[in-house]
Amino acid sequence: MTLLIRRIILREILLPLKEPFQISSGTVKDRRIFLLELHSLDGVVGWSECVAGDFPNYSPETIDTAWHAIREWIAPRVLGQEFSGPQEIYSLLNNDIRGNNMAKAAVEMGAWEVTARSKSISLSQLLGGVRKKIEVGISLGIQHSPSSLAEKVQQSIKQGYRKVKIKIKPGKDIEFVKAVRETVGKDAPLMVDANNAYTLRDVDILKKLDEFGLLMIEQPLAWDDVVQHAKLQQVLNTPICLDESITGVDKAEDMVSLGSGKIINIKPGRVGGFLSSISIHNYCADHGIPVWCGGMLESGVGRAHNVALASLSNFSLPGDLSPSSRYWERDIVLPEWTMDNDGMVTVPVDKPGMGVEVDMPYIEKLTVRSETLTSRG
Ligand code: OSB
Ligand code: MG
Repeated sequence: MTLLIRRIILREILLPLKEPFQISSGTVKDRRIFLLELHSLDGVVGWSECVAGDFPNYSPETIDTAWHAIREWIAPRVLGQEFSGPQEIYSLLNNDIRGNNMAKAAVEMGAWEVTARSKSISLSQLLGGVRKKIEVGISLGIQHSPSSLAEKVQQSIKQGYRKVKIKIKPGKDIEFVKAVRETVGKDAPLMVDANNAYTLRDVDILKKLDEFGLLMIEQPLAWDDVVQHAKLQQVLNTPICLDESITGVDKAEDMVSLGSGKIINIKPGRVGGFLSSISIHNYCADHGIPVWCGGMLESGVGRAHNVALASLSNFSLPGDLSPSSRYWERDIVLPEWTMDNDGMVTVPVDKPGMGVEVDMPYIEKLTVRSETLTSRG
């Protein structure tokens, strides 16, 4: 069975978050969401989501740069080409297109979804997933006071979340984490994420975080660094988890050889898609590095892809895979994503492809722009 993508429809929708989400480098209120609809030669339709944001404060990519990259460079490579399967796409794109991982990933992941639907199997099964349920964590944005944060964390634990991630930045760190720890007790599974807000000059503050028994500290230093993180890890007891710095399996290798961290957050968009995610997953499994699936405030489409990926065996820590209702009044997929009282999300292994269907009338209503790409010539 071969794979041929005949048409890709790019679409931007605007989905307001229930509450603004603040990280150290910026705040999102209304999420611009970039969806892709891929049509195969045999008329099978698959969906994917490009996770880039409105502004380049997480990585250099944005929705607008990704749209450009897909239209001008990525889609022309893929459209009308016969592939033996979606695993051929990553190297085709990486041969001479540098960076633009989120743009590449959106097309590559859509091709996996189309393939799963063509074979009438779940995306999880196609990727080699083994889990039927996945532990869910929540990522809480920066709050205005330690007590308001502590209350939110406590609520999250009550709802069943298996891990609570607290966003921090200088001045909103020690006091905030201290208040949370005092409120929820010493055993609650807590971690922090700094999104690059510190430098090695802040080592004393970062060392103070060791007191709080955190599961990990995510990406404290520069977004593209693996060298200074190694120096920091040497003086911290808390494991460092890298997010932004890990853009491919080569960086995971660097992390291990330098000692820059002990855990990796895999976001398929950041690393260029599913094949790259699986390479990192397998490499980490071989080197005793646990991984978990990160999130980018995805709609139900991106979430579906994340859930499928997180069903692989070495995703042994709870993922940022919160249910639809944590983000949106109404999600764009049916059924919406839910979490049970034990803090688990169910992998839709009995359904084809990503396991949810898009709510087309609702998507049409939310659409801001769309463009259809077909093979030239
Ligand atoms: O660093 O993990 C991050 C959201 C936007 C940009 C970066 C990050 C995040 C999150 C959100 O933490 C996690 C989620 O989608 O629930
Ligand atoms: Mg992060």
